[in-house]
Amino acid sequence: MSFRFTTAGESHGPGLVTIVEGLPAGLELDRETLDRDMARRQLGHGRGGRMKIETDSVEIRTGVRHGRTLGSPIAALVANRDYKNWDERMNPWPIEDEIPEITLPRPGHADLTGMWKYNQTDLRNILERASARETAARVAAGAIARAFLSALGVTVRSHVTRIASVEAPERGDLSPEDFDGVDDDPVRCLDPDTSARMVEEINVLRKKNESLGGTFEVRVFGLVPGLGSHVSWEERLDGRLAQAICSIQSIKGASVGEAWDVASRPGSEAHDEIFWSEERGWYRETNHAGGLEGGMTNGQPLSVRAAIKPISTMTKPLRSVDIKTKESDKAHKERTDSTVVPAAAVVGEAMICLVLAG
Ligand code: EPS
Repeated sequence: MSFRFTTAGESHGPGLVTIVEGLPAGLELDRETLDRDMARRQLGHGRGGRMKIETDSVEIRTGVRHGRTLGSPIAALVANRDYKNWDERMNPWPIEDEIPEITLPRPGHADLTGMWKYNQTDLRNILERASARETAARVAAGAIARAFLSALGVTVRSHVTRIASVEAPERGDLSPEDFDGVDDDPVRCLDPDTSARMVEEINVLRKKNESLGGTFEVRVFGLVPGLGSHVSWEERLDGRLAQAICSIQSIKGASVGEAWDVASRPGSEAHDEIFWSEERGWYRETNHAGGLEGGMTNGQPLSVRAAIKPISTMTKPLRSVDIKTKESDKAHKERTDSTVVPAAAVVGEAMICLVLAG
């Protein structure tokens, strides 16, 4: 069985589920390590009230015995603690009370197009699954995939490189140890001065009822050369990574290495020259390519970057149109986060683990 995973679950339903298939038998899994990733996804200055309700943990239901995988499908559950407050509104079965429908689609969300495509009159039937709550299940699956990669000596780390107008200085030279304190930083940024300015930016814009986007980078250390292939479009690892990253809610762009920068440089400054010595074997002195050439890992650290748009649920909603009355009004307003860039970086790690495990 080749590696695959899927998720199921709604934001305010009873819980989220993931099934991970295709890992070898005998792989050691540790409950605390899985839950550490779940907690890391909940961190970050700028999250909303929901994170005070949830303490996410992975409940393994199948495929693991006494801390080791069986080679059978692994099913894991992440409960939605908030469901107790939504029992009526999100009950799987008919209820007696009438629940008011949500009819004001939010610009930037799946609401409007989802309503057309799935022929719905209540936008909750779209937004519940479109919600980034689903990323909790991805991180659960990713933590299982990460255990497999760790056993092979592969380390996957991330850091936030921009929040709104505040950008972190470029770091070419990172090693896995450089990321050691990153989860203790309020925005998961490696540069303390930039971090303080990012926190300030969130505070200022949050007061103005704005939401904030940003960018992050995921780096992977310890990959052997030759993962992926140049022979077919669907085997090129850069394409697979970009698909996985762009599938994360609110992410609008993914790039490998110094992609957007390299586009404006002459070739002599864009590529990583090849060297060989007795002590080091094959090596490069730069890594503009982000560890991928010809759709294959080249033995250098992998670097994947992503851009995430500001959250589309606004505390001061944008203009919209009521889907029932066709009258202009403000978009639907729900409890929301101001920014999720630090958490999105953890989700990015998970998606990359899931691609690399495959
Ligand atoms: C989300 C809206 C907020 C976020 C949620 C994603 O949820 P709520 O509407 O319940 O306050 O907190 O993210 C999570 C619950 C999570 O675990 O990440 C959205 O609309 O995407």
